Amino acid sequence: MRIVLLGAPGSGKGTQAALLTRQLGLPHISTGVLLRAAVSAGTDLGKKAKAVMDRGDLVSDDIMLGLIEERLGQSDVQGGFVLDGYPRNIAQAEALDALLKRLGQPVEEALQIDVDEEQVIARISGRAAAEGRVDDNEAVVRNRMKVYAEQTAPVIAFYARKGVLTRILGEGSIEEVFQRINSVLRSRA
Ligand code: B4P
Repeated sequence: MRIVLLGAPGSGKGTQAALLTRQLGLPHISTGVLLRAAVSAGTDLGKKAKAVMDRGDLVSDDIMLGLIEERLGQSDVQGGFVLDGYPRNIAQAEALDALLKRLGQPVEEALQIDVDEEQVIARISGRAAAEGRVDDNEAVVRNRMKVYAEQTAPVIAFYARKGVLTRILGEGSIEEVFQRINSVLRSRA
């Protein structure tokens, strides 16, 4: 199955994608993880991305398309994937659509995880204390939320028009959210 997980920063996309990929035996493709790996490795791409990520802005569409094209070209995605963090604007959604059309592998499920903004900020502050991510301080998180509202939220309507969108309530425990996702996927089987 080819699944895209959508949601604001801190909505639980990465958390749910990890559970889902373990259960379904599919690769978890997180653009945030790919970018942070490039930053740690000190590659040219990582050097370009670091300052942008530290501000909470979006890395350029060209860089992101190169990254996602390379990852989706690998053999382990033949049986499906869970995509987490991409697409993040309409240009990325259109580029992904064209790429997957070319590969004959369109998105089958787009799951939008809905969480209230103040709860998201509280969650990310918790992660900042635990993991020390540079982009998890409150001022940067507020910018990430603004970028999300302006650029990423329109992607929800993009997948609704394609008839593959389901909204999931992302509040409650991690396990409760996972159960909601599972019941949607079971209803499709
Ligand atoms: P990401 O790594 O995607 O970061 P994120 O949006 O914060 O989501 P993440 O998956 O980490 O968090 P989650 O909601 O699971 O992106 C980081 C940066 O990379 C972006 O700001 C951007 O600069 C760049 N980037 C990435 N993709 C890009 C793209 N396509 N184009 C351009 N730039 C891109 O979880 C958050 C916290 O909540 C965790 O601590 C978790 O434990 C907790 N949590 C989850 N579910 C919970 C629940 N039910 N209850 C309580 N806590 C919960």
